[in-house]
Amino acid sequence: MPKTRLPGRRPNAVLAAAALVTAMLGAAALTTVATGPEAAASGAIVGGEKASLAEHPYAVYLVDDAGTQFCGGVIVSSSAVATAAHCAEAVSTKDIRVVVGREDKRTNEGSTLSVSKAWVHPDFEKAEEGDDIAVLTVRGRLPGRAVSVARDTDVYAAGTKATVLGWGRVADGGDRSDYLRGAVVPMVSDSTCKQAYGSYDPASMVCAGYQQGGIDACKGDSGGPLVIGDTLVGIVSFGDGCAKPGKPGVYTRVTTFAGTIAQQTRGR
Ligand code: 4AZ
Repeated sequence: MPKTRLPGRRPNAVLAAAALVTAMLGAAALTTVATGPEAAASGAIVGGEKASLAEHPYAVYLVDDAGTQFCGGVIVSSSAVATAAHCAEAVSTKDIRVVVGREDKRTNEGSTLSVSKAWVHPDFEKAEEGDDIAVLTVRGRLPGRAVSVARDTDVYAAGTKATVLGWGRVADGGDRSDYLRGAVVPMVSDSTCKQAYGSYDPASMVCAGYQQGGIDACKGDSGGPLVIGDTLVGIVSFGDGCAKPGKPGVYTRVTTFAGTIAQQTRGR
């Protein structure tokens, strides 16, 4: 029997209810409680559900020279994609392809574009130290639609619900998804995130996730978007594993880099 996951909405109430039922009836009762869409055993990102490019036309993924998806990205202009610096540095620029308009990796939908320039934040060393942002300029024009980039830091109020999107792993150490998935995760305060990660730098990073874990970005989702509505607020950067209790996902804080992103997309 695959492990079921609890629904993402009102997790505290759901967890409390689930705990009560479990205490009264035994663990088997959990399977009858978790019936929302996120309860699917294959849920993810980790603990998410299938998402659509019709709804999120700015979401793209990156493949290497073998055609293997290794990261996500987000369209920020007609010919530029933002991603994580650690993604841009993982594969030689000449071998990176941006796949746009393809919700399911198993199809040939959309198009695949090569990269003429990879700008990586000059201070980037590793994700855990921040500045995990890059802008790829593609050859040709991107179908799809650019996301709007957040400039107002009010969006980071703890508890605000955001959506993370990607084609990455559906469980910690598990397989990558064949199709786009999304999950709703609440923004986490800087003080809470600092407790989870000693290297947390609120100037460069922002966290999102559930204290009890279960729903999160995972390996392969890096570089992909965290949005509130249609506004980009984060880029998947790192975490201690995926969906672990007390270990929210860490994202590049987009408001800090909005000016830089605009500069890198000027005329592109
Ligand atoms: C990764 O290795 C990775 N749970 C990305 C996101 C998270 C963890 C790991 C967040 O690319």
